[in-house]
Amino acid sequence: MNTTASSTAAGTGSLQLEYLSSQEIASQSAAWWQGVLGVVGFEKTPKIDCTRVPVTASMMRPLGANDLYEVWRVAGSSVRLRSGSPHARVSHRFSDDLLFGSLTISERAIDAHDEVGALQRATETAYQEIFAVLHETEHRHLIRIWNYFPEINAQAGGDERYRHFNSARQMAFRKSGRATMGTVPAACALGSPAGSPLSIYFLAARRPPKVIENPRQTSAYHYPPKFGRHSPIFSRACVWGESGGGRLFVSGTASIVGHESAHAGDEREQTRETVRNIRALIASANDRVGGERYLLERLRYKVYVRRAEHQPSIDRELRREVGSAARVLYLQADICRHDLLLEIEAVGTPQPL
Ligand code: 3EB
Repeated sequence: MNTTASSTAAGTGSLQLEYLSSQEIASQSAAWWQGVLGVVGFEKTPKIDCTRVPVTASMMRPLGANDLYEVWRVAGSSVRLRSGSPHARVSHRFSDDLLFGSLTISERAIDAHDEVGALQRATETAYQEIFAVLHETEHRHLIRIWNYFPEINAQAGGDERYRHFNSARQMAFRKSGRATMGTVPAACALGSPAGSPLSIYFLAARRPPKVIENPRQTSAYHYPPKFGRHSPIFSRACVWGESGGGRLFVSGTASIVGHESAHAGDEREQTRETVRNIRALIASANDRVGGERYLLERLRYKVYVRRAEHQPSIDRELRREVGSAARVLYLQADICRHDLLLEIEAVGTPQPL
């Protein structure tokens, strides 16, 4: 089956993920730009006309590549995209099927009594505004969301900032009447450099994703209370798109078995355990769609590394499993549990049967 042709026939195009240099981006045709949903820079915002497409930045430092941009695009000649107002707080662009959006909120700009209040208000406001956009454009289903904010492991008001974020995220889901377990988005939450704003970008869709949990891990929304009063809300992975396959989104995945972190202090063992988790997710995804559609070696990876000096040994372990040809981007970031040294996310394209 030619998935591109079949989905283009419906006028919706197929979702593409590309990593390009600024020069490659500058040399694209007008037709290519027409399909661009959004562009993500690393450490710096891409120098692109942001009235045309949403542009945002993950403030984490790339290790190795320093001129690479993540481009989300729908390919297909009949695709027509629309953009949200350039003044909207959530900048967004969408097709009939899919929506890309991003927003940043500085905690310093929030009027709150204390530091805890500022992060919680920023988080709740961000999610409320995202949900308002999804309501307006009728892309009801969040499929993948990237959450970044500074000092994720720091204590504030007697609890870790990541836990405050979890409380506010859960509150926003509840207030909007959304599910807090089951069909919830694939996600990641990482710590960006001090002074960065809360920065979120996401993909949403008109049709729901197939959500996938990991038999080796407790679902995050069922974590016991010792990991925080309010559980994180995310699914381990999801598949979105054509019935025969579609895109696989693997959430941030770490060295967690059941609900406990494993191999504290050992980045090589953590890498191996994380890959075991990703293998299990790929197996579940293949079961769901029927057939060996997703292969470990063919996913596109992003690895968040707590300590830059661990990158070479993490890369060696990862390559042993996924092969030397796999495409991997490394970013330096804090991981949301103090004992985790790395987290790996991935996007997969289905192999033809
Ligand atoms: C974990 O498995 C590791 O809070 O949105 C991974 C993916 C993690 C998403 C989130 C957190 C999140 O619990 C951390």
